[in-house]
Amino acid sequence: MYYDEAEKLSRLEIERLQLMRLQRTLRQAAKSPFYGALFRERGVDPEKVTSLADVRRLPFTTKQDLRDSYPDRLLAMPQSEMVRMHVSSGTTGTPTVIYHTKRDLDWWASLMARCMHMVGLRKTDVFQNMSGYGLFTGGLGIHCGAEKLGCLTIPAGAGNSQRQIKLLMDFKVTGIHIIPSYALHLSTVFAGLGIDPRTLPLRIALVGAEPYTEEARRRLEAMYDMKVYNSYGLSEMNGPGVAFECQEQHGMHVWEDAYLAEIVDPQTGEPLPDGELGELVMTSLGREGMPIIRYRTRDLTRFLTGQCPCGRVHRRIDRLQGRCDDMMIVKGVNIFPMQIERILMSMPEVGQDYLIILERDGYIDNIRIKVEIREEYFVEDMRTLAVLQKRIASRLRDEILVTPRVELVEHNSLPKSDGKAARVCDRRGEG
Ligand code: ADP
Ligand code: K
Ligand code: ZN
Repeated sequence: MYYDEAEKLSRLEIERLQLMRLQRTLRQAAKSPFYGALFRERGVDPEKVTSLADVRRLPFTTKQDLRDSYPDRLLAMPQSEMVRMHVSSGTTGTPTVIYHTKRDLDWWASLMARCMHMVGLRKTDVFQNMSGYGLFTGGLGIHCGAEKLGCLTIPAGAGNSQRQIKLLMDFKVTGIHIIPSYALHLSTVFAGLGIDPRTLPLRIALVGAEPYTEEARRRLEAMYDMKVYNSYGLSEMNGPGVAFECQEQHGMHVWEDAYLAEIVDPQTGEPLPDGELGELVMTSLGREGMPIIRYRTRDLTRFLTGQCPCGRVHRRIDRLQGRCDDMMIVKGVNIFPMQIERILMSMPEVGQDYLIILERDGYIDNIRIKVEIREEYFVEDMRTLAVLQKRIASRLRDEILVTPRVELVEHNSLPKSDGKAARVCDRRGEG
C-alpha cells in the first residue's frame, strides 16, 4: 500500500528523525561559506540544537540571501561533488541557483516517486510530463520520479498543444503532469479539434507549480474525466515532491522525514498556531550538497488540523492561497488573484482564462478583469452579454469588496504562456 517506509512513521518517530536530521543538516550547512559566516555572526552552534523547538532560534534564509550568495556560497561540499543545478524561474525577480549531488538527486526522485505512488500511479502507467524542462524543476524533477516508479515516461515538455494531444492519444497516456493554466487552455484545443478529452484513457493528473482554486480543479476533473492531485514544491527545496495530496484530496502532506515545515506570521516571523494562515517556512532535512535552513517561501497556507483518513501522519498544508507578494491593494482593499479565480471558475459561462489589470485614473486605482467567455455564450446578443457582464461584476464585488470593470473577451483570445501564467498586469506605475 505504501511506497516508502517513511509513510508509516508515527508522530513520535517522525519527530525523532527530524531532530536527528536537523542536527546533521546544520552541521553540514555550517561548512558552506554563507551559513559558516551567518552562524558565527549569530552565535549559532549546531551542537546546541537539542529539540525541534530550538529551530525557532535559528536565523531565516531569504530569497535575497540566495541571490547574494550567487553563484556558489551556499555549497556545503566541493563543486566536483555536484552533478546538477537548477535555476529558479524567477517569477519574482533575479534567479537563484540550486545544486544537487548524486545522492541529493536519488533522494529527490524517491520523494517524487512516493508522491506519484500515493495517488495511484504504477509502473504500468504511461506518464506524460507536459511542463517545461531545462532549468525549471517541474521537468526533470517529475521526470526522474516517474522513471524511478517505473512508468513509461514521455518528456513532452511545455507547449505545442497539437503534438501533446497526439502523444496522449497514440501512447494511451494514463497519467500527466501539467500546470493548471495550461490544462485549462488545452481543453479548448481539444474542443477545436472536435475531440472529447473524456474519451481518453487518462485517469490521473498531477497539477501544480502555480496557484489554482478548488473550482479550477473540479472543472479540470469534469472536463477530462480524471482525478487531479495538487502538487507543491519550490526549487529551493528541490522542486516538486515537497507536499502532495493523497487520494483524499484534502490538503497536501508535507514529507516530514525530508522537510521541516513551519508557518509563521509574515510580518513578525513568529510561529502561528495550526489552522491559521501564514507564510510557509521550510528547512531541507536530507540535502547534503546545498542545505537550506528556515527558507521564507513567501507562500501563504495553513496547517490543517486533525488526522488524515489515509493513515499518513505527515502534516497537511492547505491549498496555497498565493504568495505574500501576490497581494494586490486596490482602493485600500487587500485582494488575492485566487479570490477572483474562485468566482470566475464557478460560473459556467466563463471560459478557461482571465487577466487582472490594475490601472490608475488620476489618483484612483481601478481593477479591470478580462474574462474569456465560452464560445457558445459569445454568440449571444449584446443584451444577454451585458447582463452576464453585470452578473460577473457583482459576484466579484461581493467577494473582493471593490467593483471591478469586467470586460468579456472571446475564448482563447488572451495571451498564453508556455510556463506559469501571468494573472496580474499592474499598470499603475505607467504613464
Ligand atoms: P519561481 O519561484 O521562480 O516561480 P519555482 O519553480 O521554484 O520558481 O516556483 C516555486 C513556487 O511556485 C512556489 O514557491 C509557489 O509560489 C508556486 N507553486 C508551486 N506549486 C504550487 C501549488 N501547487 N499551488 C500554488 N503555488 C505553487
Ligand atoms: K513501465
Ligand atoms: Zn492523506
